[in-house]
Amino acid sequence: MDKKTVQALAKALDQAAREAAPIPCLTQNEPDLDVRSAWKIQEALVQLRIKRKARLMGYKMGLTSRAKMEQMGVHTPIFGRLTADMLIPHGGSLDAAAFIHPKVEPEVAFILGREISEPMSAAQAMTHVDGVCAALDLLDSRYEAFRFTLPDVIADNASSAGFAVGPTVRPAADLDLGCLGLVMEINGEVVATGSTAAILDHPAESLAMLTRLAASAGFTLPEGTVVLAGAATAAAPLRAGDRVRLRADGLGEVGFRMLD
Ligand code: OOG
Ligand code: MG
Repeated sequence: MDKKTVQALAKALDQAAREAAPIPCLTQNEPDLDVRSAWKIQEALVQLRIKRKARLMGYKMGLTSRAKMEQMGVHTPIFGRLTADMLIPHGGSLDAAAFIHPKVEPEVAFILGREISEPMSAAQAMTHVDGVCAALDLLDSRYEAFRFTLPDVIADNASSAGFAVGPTVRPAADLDLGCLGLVMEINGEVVATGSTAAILDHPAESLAMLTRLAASAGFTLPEGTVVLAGAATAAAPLRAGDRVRLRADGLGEVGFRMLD
């Protein structure tokens, strides 16, 4: 795919996000769109935001649990890029009208204490982690009906719209990271329960996978990078006025609200 087309498709996704107006899947008009070009579109899309002064602060892994793969019908783990303007303060609120069809997912996040510049095993990668916290991933596909193929969702920055991290940051050594219970509530009602074991058997495997994807894409993960490991359960839809809260074993809680 030539650079001009990559740029045009990135702009279409950027505009859909800014106007909260969905577009047809890119593959509908570009049936030959492959994964390689889709990664280029994701980069160009995030670059547009960086030009508007957004700061890259991390990555989110996606489609790392069976529940998510089955919910979306896409079975390959991917990553998206997180910028500082996407960070939702714990206890904060968002304008529901800024989103098309938002959903929320229960996750955990890693904060890197040291740069990672090569592919690593889960155990190796964990020696570069400073702390772990509870996290919520706010999704909003820019595609009509929240349906897409693998190249579509890669190009759309893995449906990223926002993320919240809990105020409790604990060293991984203090936790049974491979088996933390997660309980997500909307308006006080439990909408999803799961375990971090659902994330590639252990969320550290998700971080290890990101180190491999980063190395093959040619970027490093600097100190301070935030990495969301991917949802342990299917995502839940969010409506105007909803309050979401995640409780995670040993990590306290994190939450935010969608304003009417
Ligand atoms: C793609 C993003 C998936 C996760 O945690 O699995 C994701 C989507 O489902 O829209 O963030
Ligand atoms: Mg997610």
